Amino acid sequence: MPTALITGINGQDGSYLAENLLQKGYRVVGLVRRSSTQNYERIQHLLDDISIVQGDLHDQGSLLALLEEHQPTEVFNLAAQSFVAVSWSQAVLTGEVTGLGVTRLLEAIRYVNPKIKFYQASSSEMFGKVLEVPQKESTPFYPRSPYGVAKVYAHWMTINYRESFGMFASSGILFNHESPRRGMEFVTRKISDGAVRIKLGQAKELRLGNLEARRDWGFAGDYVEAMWRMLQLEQPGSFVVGTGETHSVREFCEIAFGCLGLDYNDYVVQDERYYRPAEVDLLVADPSLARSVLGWEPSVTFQDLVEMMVSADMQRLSK
Ligand code: NAP
Ligand code: G4F
Repeated sequence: MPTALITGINGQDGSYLAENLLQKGYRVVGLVRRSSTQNYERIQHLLDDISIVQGDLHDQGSLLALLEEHQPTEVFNLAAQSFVAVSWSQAVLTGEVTGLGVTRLLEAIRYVNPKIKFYQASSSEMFGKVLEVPQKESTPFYPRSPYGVAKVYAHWMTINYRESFGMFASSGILFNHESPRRGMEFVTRKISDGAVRIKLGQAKELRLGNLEARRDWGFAGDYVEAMWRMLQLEQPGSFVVGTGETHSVREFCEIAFGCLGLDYNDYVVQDERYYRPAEVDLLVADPSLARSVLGWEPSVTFQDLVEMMVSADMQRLSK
């Protein structure tokens, strides 16, 4: 039975990846960091089927120890300070975890067993102020946030360990992917939750930042399958994963409020507090390589994704 270690198993992607790998017959070990109020909300339903281990990307010793103990065949590094907006106010922490944390994990793998296959969660945020439209694997990076800079560092370290030590280290440059399990601070979930609260009379308005930013949004459940497929190839590599479509935050609002019979113009208030020091205006993937080499296609359309998130929040909040 193959064994996968997932860092960040408690996060949105970690929970979908754990489900996916359990279905494929993997033994799944999940790394969680210590917290005074541990919240397993996203993986509660999996706790009998997975092993949870304590560790932290800050802590080299804990990474070495858990690799020694559990001897995984594949490591999926999903842990990160992943919220772009906070990366300006916690720039050093973001560099430590999202950047240097990856080197600590790569080093631990190199010492314990360099044959372990490694997946790094790279990000379309690395393209930042885009130098090409759409963005593909060869598009130069121009990160626009401490988060984006940390991800570029981690991405290149992954490639360096591949080229220097012959390690099977692959990098998925994933565009935004969302779900009913998305953290509340991200714009899509903030909108689905906010629109439903307004519909139910629990809120009067929704305060957002830049409505014109455009993203390539897909469904997280589809994207974890692409991560796994990257580690099943003969050779490691880097792959762009996205839908190839771009939509604005405004369009997301229009559909989310629309499916509740509301006009977002009546409720959405633009608030300077949610603008960023530097914006990424437009992201849209060219996923041709993922399509041809991984045989990967998204299964959920933009409209279906918005409806799925609104409907899940309606179920949760109307209880
Ligand atoms: P997420 O929901 O924010 O999950 C991140 C996870 O990392 C959380 O479980 C968090 O633990 C854990 N973590 C944070 N700091 C840690 C540390 N010092 N040591 C160990 N674990 C730590 O993010 P996601 O949306 O699932 O994304 C997964 C990965 O893909 C991230 O690396 C993200 O940057 C990257 N990515 C995401 C997207 C996207 O659109 N979702 C796109 C491209 C790349 P707690 O649960 O304790 O907070
Ligand atoms: O939902 P967001 O916070 O996601 P962002 O910054 O694109 O980052 C996400 O996707 C990346 C992949 O490209 C990941 F690497 C990263 O970990 C994360 O998962 O913001 C999306 C857009 C931005 O342009 C932002 O300025 O929405 C705009 N926005 C407008 N009003 C807002 C808000 N974003 C948030 N979070 N909150 C607002 O009120």
